[in-house]
Amino acid sequence: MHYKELAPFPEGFLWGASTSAYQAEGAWNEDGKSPSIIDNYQHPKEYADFKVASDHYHRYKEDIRLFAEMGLKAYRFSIAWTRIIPDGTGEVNQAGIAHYQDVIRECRNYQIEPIVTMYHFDLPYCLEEKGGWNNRETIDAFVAYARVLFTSFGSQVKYWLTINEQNTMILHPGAIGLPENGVLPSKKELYQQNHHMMLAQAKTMKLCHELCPDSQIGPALNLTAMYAESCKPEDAIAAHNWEVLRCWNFADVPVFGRYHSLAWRYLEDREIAPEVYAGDSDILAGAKPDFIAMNYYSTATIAASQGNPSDVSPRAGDQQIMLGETGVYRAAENPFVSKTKYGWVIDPAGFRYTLRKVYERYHLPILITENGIGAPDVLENGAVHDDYRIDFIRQHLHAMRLAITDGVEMLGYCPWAALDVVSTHQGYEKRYGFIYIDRDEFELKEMSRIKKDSFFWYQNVIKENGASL
Ligand code: BGP
Repeated sequence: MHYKELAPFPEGFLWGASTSAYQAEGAWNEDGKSPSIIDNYQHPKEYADFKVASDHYHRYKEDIRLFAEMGLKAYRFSIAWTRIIPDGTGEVNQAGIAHYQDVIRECRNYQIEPIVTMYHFDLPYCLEEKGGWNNRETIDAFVAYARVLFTSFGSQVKYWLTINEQNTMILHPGAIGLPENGVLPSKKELYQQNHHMMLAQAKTMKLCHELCPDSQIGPALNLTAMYAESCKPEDAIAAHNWEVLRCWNFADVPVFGRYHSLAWRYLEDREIAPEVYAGDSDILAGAKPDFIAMNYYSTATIAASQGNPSDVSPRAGDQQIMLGETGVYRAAENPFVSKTKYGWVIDPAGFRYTLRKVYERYHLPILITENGIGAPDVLENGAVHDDYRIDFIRQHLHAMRLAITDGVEMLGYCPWAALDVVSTHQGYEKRYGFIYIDRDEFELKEMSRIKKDSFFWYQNVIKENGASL
């Protein structure tokens, strides 16, 4: 739809940027922190591990000062459960509380709104040894951890995110990491884990509303609209299959308090439906998020299943992500979009399309908690000319402005990433930040902070509240 005039970005729009604890902090075993599952995953030898990462744990003051200089109104980061309750349950580590209190205070000193993810892939390893999310007791452990966060930081944190990309953890566990024994959980186990996470999330949202009435809370999912490869009706049905199984089934449960009917039929038919206790439905129905947080990188294009194993194939440029499922859908190419060096589709119009779909489905304000382009940035004479990142973000912000004009209610935009961090599964040279960290894949160097061209560009966007986008 074309408009005579575009709507402006709303007053108070949260112009921000994101990181996560394990990718930014380092200090993996300091001040009482216990190992998380990420620390114990098999690590590909060709990539940096997460032990030092971007040393944000020690340099957060310098980093937040730079965020303030960039003009950020919000900083989305995650708290490491393993710093707060190293044994997973029980005793609280005061050094962990003090650290995040300082981080939050530092943000507030610069009028930067802290947006806190409670759990970003890094389950305490000691809980994993007891079955992790397969174990129903992990639900209570999570809620107890959430209670510590709400009582310690609740008065200072207005925006809480429960679980980052639960759909990625369930659908593509290998993209996050391989357990020591190299064996990923079965689909049956994964959907049981999913059910337990849904219950933990519902209880946590309810607790947040009880303990922190001035705060808001929501899930942070990776959401994307799907295109059918052709106008063949079977392609459209396959695209719908995957959109439901990948996106709506994960967002419907927190918002509507029930599973998506098509997704549930799929789970029953494949005999992978979770065991549901009496009372679970009431727990799911008893809580609702205040907003939807959403990570958006790419769209996908889908063709009808051919009903055989050739439906499954690795994503181009990324052998760790398998796409397609026999009898459900098949990944197809989209000739109308470009791709990043790592094979991720670049689709700003698809961003607008996805925002429209999410808003018309849930009618909740949307907070973008990730969006960005991974690239092997080059430091030349003290500068990083990342014009491709400026282009990427400009196009996505323009698409978002169109979505706002379409009537979509947007809370803010926190692209990935505030500074360079270790990629989840592709090392340090795949960079996303506005701030370059001078380290290599294996050589740590001084780790000095260098403002990229995109830093200055984003600073200006924020200053003019997106007026020229
Ligand atoms: C999301 C994760 C982030 C981040 C991002 C980029 O799925 O929530 O933690 O890693 O993807 O992905 P990658 O680092 O694999 O390029």
